[in-house]
Amino acid sequence: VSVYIVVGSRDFPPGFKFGAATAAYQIEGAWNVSDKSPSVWDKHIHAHPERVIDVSNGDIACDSYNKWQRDVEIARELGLHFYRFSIAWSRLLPKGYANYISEAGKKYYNDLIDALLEKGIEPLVTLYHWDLPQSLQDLGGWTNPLVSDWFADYARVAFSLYGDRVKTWITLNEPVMYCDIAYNTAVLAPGIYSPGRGSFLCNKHSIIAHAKAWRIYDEEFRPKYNGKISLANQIAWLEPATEEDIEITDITRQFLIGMYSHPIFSKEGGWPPVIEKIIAEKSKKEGLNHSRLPPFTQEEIELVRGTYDFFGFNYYTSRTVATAKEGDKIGPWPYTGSSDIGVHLTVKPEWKSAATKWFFIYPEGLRKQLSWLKKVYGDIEIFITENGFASYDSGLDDQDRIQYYKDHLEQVLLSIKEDGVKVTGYTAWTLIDNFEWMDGYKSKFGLYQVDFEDPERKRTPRASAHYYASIIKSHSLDVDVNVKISDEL
Ligand code: PNW
Repeated sequence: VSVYIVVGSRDFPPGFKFGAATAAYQIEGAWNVSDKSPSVWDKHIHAHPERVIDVSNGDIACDSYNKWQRDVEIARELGLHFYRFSIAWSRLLPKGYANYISEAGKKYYNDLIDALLEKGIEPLVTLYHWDLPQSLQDLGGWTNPLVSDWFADYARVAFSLYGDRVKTWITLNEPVMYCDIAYNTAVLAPGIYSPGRGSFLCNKHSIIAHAKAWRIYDEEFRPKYNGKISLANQIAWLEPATEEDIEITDITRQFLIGMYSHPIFSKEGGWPPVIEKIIAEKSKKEGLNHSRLPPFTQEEIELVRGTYDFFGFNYYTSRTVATAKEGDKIGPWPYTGSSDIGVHLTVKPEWKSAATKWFFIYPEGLRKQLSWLKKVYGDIEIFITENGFASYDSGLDDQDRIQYYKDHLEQVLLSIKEDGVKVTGYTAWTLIDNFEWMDGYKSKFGLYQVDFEDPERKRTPRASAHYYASIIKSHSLDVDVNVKISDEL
């Protein structure tokens, strides 16, 4: 008699890693302690407090600069394999340049990394999560081509200081946000409106900066430390609104995804040809002698092509795509469409909205996007560097967040098992409630609640923290969704 036991259909592959993420400006506070200099976010929000929904800022945030030991404890309580956090450039290098390293900044990240490793948690470090030193912004920031060298120098400092212990690096987080969205709306720092100009310069120089940092790691550090490095791209799944919109959807994908991926991940490198052509033609019609999209030289194309060890993918939401018609209502922020490609982005009525104005829930979009990445860039390793749920409810019994994680992790499993996509890790956004950019402290993403009225910034696990911890522990989705809330994990 043979007994067949069906096990493991909802198991994650052995070696699959689970973690959670944060970013420096959103949690650290201590914006001006010791020799730290202001970043573009310090400056932007101090100058325009009214632009943040609850007129708040990141001056104190979760006070993780002082309370980081509790954060490490939380990562341990959750059983995380890794904790993804970012280094504040202006904390480590207050002058922006590599010839002056802050002792306090250096120590802060050193202690954090050591404490994580002591608890068996891998540090996964983002070098740039939107907080450029303001002094570099004063020289044009990401629109100045020299920024790629400033960034590369900064990256080398971080690799030298921490590379012996940090084995996974993210150069840039979501350049689409701080380039395309920032310069097309002026809402995000640095608050400059320069659509189709600043956005493209920022895009190009970010790609080059990433590539230079990757090559420095590859040549100077990989031989002794043997780690991995890539960037994290945020991608909203884009679905054609009707059969007629398939072509415009492909163009839009090249505009919102390809502009940050094609130069690095495609075989031929460089800008997506379709976008290069569109912008060149438009620029000509506008009476310009040069395309508004700065070209890559052949040398730059070669510098950038192939500078990845995996694809870092942040996923939250989806959009539908249609050719823009006169009278279209503007779609939800931030993908309001670009006049450069004449497209209208909106959502399906059945995609439920979450707290913040841009958030519409479509778990299948995650699986579809993973397949698209495999189809377009090949059978590469994909690491989900962010995924998580926004609520306005700050309570502990967050069943809606549990549902979000369950539905999205199900899609990850399907992608791995049915579609054969090489997804090797998953990162929950976010460890603890924090400063959610223009949404201030109003929308909550945390597995742990933070009491922002409390000077101690007390952190308390939500139901979703218990749920996520049980998934990690069992390495499977076969866990009870009916979790009890308690103060302790
Ligand atoms: C990301 N969208 O931003 C950032 O990496 C985090 O810093 C941020 O807190 C988190 O996701 C939640 O917002 C996003 O419009 C901003 O689709 C906007 C979108 C997605 C992610």
